[in-house]
Amino acid sequence: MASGEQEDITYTVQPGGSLNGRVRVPGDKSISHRSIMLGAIADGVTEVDGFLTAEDCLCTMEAFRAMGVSIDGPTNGRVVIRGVGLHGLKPPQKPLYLGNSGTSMRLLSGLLSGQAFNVEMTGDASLSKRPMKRVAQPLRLMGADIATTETGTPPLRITGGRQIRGMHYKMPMASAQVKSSLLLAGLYAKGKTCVTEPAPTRDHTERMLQGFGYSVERDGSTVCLNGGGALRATKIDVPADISSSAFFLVGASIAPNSDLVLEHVGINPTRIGVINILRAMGGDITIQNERTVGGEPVADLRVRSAELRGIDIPTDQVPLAIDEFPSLFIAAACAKGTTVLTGAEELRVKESDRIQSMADGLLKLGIDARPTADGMVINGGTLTGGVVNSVGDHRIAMSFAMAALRASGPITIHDCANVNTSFPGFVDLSHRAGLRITSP
Ligand code: SPQ
Repeated sequence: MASGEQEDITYTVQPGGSLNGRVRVPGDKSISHRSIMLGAIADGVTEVDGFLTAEDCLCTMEAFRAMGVSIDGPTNGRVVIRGVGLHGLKPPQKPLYLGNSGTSMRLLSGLLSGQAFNVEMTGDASLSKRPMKRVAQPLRLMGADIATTETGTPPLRITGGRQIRGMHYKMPMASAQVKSSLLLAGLYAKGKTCVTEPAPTRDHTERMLQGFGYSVERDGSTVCLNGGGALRATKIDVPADISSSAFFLVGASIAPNSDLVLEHVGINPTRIGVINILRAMGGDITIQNERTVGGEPVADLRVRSAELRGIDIPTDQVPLAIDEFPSLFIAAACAKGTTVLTGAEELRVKESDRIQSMADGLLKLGIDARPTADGMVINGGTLTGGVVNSVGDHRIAMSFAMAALRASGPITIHDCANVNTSFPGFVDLSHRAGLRITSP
């Protein structure tokens, strides 16, 4: 979208049904963003297959085009990036509009802190409320000149021409975006940049940098790189997104008579919390045909219906499943007993406050869901039909769509346009698998 304006797209999902067959969900969003960023500043031509043609990743792509990078595609998931090298980006003619995408804005903050030119970054209504101090503060410690609004939100204004210095930063929260932002700034820094994380977060940036021939060292929870090297263009095969697969893992688990295979899913150990948590709840998920594709582990996931039970979600799984809690809350609503989530305050600063958005919708569907400061307590019960609002959050919309598989009446979900930020084709694909979903 060229502006933050979205038309209201409504989903209507009839109750019941099951999910069956084989499906391949679109490419991984985190890896797709990074393929454009690293491809753009590499030397040579990077070829990407399986790229996620969704609004968030297209924002990243347009940002680099605006900085003089020639990019072909996406055509059937294929993208060709003519890298300009670490110092070849050109000043954009106008502010970079990054839509709904926190990943674009936070990672670009780091990457652009070391450029010779000034740049401004803006976003839609949701992104304009998200916290940016978490990247701005440590980037300033590295010597960047970066301004936010008084409340620490976008727009961000970076004044170029600063010498970035390496540093060792201990992150106060588990965030792959903060870690990646600092590592990308570190490429331009004098000396060594190290980031220590309080818990493991997705490591796609580190893996991909190595794929581009850039040396990254990991020692326990600390990851380091030296500035001043060069990236060599490479080929990238983007696996299907485990975060998009999560809706189907939950849907097939809660819907009787389901037996579904999700093909070619990225199962990076820093992303598989949803599988671990569903299994702990009694979920029946089998990992088949494990292989490594372009430095990332990939597999087919077979999921069958199961009687789920409520659990206390282990806190070490929280960062590994951070984007999957909206759908896991639906699993908890269908489980026998109580599910308790703690240590997930980060959910409150996503595309929406995902604790509140999900609690509001679950209550409307007859589920006893009590939000807490850092999580939720959900007593499993019977989902009724009803009308809920996704508040413009893609993952809330898709999670409530799956809830209909176990609801006693139809579920109507308003404000679903942003599903296109991460999962274009969701309605068709889920309908093909057996969800009784329509969207005018
Ligand atoms: O890009 P955005 O909007 O931040 O997307 C989300 C999502 O649900 O799609 C978060 F709302 O995913 C983030 C994720 O939560 C993507 C991401 C990444 O690619 O590095 C890391 C996570 O964010 P964080 O804040 O934990 O670093």
